[in-house]
Amino acid sequence: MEKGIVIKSTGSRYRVLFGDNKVIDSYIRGKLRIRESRTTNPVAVGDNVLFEIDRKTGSGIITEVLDRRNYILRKSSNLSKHSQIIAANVDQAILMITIVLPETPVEFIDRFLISAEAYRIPAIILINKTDLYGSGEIEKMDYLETMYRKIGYKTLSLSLKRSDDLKPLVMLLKDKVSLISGYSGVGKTTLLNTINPGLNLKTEEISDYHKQGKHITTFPEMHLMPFGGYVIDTPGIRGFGVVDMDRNEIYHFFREIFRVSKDCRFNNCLHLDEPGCAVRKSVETGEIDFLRYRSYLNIMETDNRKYR
Ligand SMILES: Nc1nc2c(ncn2[C@@H]2O[C@H](COP(=O)(O)OP(=O)(O)O)[C@@H](O)[C@H]2O)c(=O)[nH]1
Ligand SMILES: [Mg+2]
Ligand SMILES: [Zn+2]
Repeated sequence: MEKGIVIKSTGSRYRVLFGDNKVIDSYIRGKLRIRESRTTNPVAVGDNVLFEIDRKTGSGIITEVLDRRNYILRKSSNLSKHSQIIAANVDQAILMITIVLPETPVEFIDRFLISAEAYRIPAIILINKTDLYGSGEIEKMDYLETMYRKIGYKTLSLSLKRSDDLKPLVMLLKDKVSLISGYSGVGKTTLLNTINPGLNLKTEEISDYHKQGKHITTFPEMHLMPFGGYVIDTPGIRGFGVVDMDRNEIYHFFREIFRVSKDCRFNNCLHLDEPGCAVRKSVETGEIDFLRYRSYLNIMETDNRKYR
């Protein structure tokens, strides 16, 4: 029996990293004890597994998935009750954003942050392509960084074109399992290639941007970093949805809104137009940023469960 970590899953085949940097293609034989019956994939990237080596074929046979510290889901489809585990045992969720080419909307950032909050996974905002920014973009970036830092989020800005910017990034990733997410075209693959010269992953060209709305079957993949740690790339996954987030608890995941909500007159206040709402008052005084409150309202308005 060997112990390893799943670095790639393509539905029925799994690539497992074990021992001294060895990789083995594996599959499940027979029945594996399944813990989450509502997920479509019993084994996910980041899972720690026990396996045997089939002497005849040289393949691995996964016999057990060890307990997960956490996991991130997405719904398999709008109609389905089933969800897919994107990754397991994640230390931090990094959202890569850009102010231009493409512009990442604040609401998208906030959806990511509340999901991470619900999964209790620390979220970090990584702002890329600063080499392209003029004074207008820098002003916008500074505004967002100030806003999110005040709430308590870590932010880091960089250009992957500047080698001096890589050091803080490496420090951030070192010895951790990091999931990296973000719009198509922000530079996720470039990041992996830059800090991992041997990797040579295919980057996206502008012409690929229009594909992002379509359903492409891509699988998350975990990469071992030369300085220690792993990064999980999530191609084609624009955001992850929180399954079973109730409408009346969405504000719990907006940290600063939740803090202030304790002062609302009614304890079932949803901070929409209730009298004595401390949240609305804080938005008026600027204590809570209107951009965040607007994200909250938009998320409350749309069916959150449909979002993936
Ligand atoms: N100017 C500039 N371009 C970048 C930077 N990082 C990535 N790119 C470019 O952005 C495009 C999309 O990058 P890619 O890594 O494929 O994005 P992904 O879709 O998030 O994986 C590529 O043409 C990259 O060369 C950066 O810091 N500055
Ligand atoms: Mg990519
Ligand atoms: Zn309120």
